[in-house]
Amino acid sequence: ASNGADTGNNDENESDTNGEEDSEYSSAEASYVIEAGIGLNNQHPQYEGLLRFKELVEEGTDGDVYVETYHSSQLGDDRQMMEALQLGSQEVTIPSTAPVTNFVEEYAILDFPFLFPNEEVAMDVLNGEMGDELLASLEDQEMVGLAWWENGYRDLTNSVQPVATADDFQGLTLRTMENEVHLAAFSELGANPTPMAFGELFTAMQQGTVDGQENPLATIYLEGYYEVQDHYSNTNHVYSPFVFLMSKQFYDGLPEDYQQLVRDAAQEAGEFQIEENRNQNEELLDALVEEGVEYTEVTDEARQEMADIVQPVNDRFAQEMDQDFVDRFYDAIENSEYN
Ligand code: TK8
Repeated sequence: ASNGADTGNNDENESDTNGEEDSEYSSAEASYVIEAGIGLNNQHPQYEGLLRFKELVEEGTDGDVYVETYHSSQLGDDRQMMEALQLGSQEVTIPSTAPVTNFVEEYAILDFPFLFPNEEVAMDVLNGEMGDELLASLEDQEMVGLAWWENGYRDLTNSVQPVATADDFQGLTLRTMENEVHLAAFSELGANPTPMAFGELFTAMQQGTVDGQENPLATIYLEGYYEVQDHYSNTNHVYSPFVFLMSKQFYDGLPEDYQQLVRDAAQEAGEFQIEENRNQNEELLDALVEEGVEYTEVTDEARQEMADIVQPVNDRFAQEMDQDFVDRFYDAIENSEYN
C-alpha cells in the first residue's frame, strides 16, 4: 500500500523508487531481501543513513542480504509501516518515536516537552539501560529495535503570525504527530492540535487545513516547507529520537551472525546519520531565511514560560505510567555525565 503520490514535495529523485541505486548487488542473487522504508524524502540525512546501512549490510554479507530503500512514505506512513513489520510484509522502518507510543505506552516519556537538556544527554540515556529497556519492550509487538537514530529538537513553523512567546500559540491550528502527549501539550499552549500522518502534512499546509507544524530544521528545509510557511521559531520544544525497527519475524529467521551484522550496521549507520543530521539542523537556518521565511527567535525566558505551561501535561502522563520506570528514567537524565 503505497501512498507516495501524496508526498511528492521537493523530491529531486522521484524516479528511484525501487531502491536499486548504486548497488553492485541484486535482490535476485540474495538469500534475504530487506524492504526498508521511511517517511522523509531522499534529501534528508535519514535517507543517507539508510543508504549507509544498505552498503554495510550488502558488503558485510557479500550481497547475501540485499536492502531495497524507499522514502517519502512510498511504503506508507509511520504507523502503517510498523504494522507491516508486525505482519512480516516489510522488514525495516525508522520512525520518530512519537507514533511508537501507539504500540508501547512507555515511549510517551520520550516526547515529554523540554525533557532532555541537550542532545548528548538524550543519546546517553537512549544508549544506556533505559534505552535498552525501551528497545526490548518492542519484542512483544513483533518488532526488534536495533538502534537509536536522531531526528532532533523540534521547532515551529506557521503561515499566520510570528511566534515569540507562549501567548502567540493562541488559536493556531497545528498539525501534530499521532501522539497523546503532543496533543495535550499544544492544547495546553492554546493551539488547536490536529494529529495527522507526516505524508499528508505538505498538502494540508498548502490547502490551509492547518496553519502550521513542528519539526526539526532539517525536515522544515529539506521538505520545502518554505513554499507554504511564512514564519519559523526556534522553540526547541521537544527532542525527537528516531528508532531503527526491524520485523521480529524477519530477524528471528536470520542466522545468528547476520543478526549481529544488521545490529552493528544499524548502530554504525546511525552514528553517521546523527552527525549529518546535527550538521544540517545547525546549518540550514540561513538557507531557510533566504527562501523568504521570517525567523523569530525564542528567548530562554520565553522558552521557560512555555515549559512551565506544559509541565502539568508531563506530570499527568508520568502519573499514568509505571512509577519505577519514570523515576529511573528521570534519574538517568539527572545522572548523565552530559547534564
Ligand atoms: C517521518 C516522521 C517525521 C516526524 C513527523 O516518517 O511525523 O513529523 O517528525 O520525521 O517520523
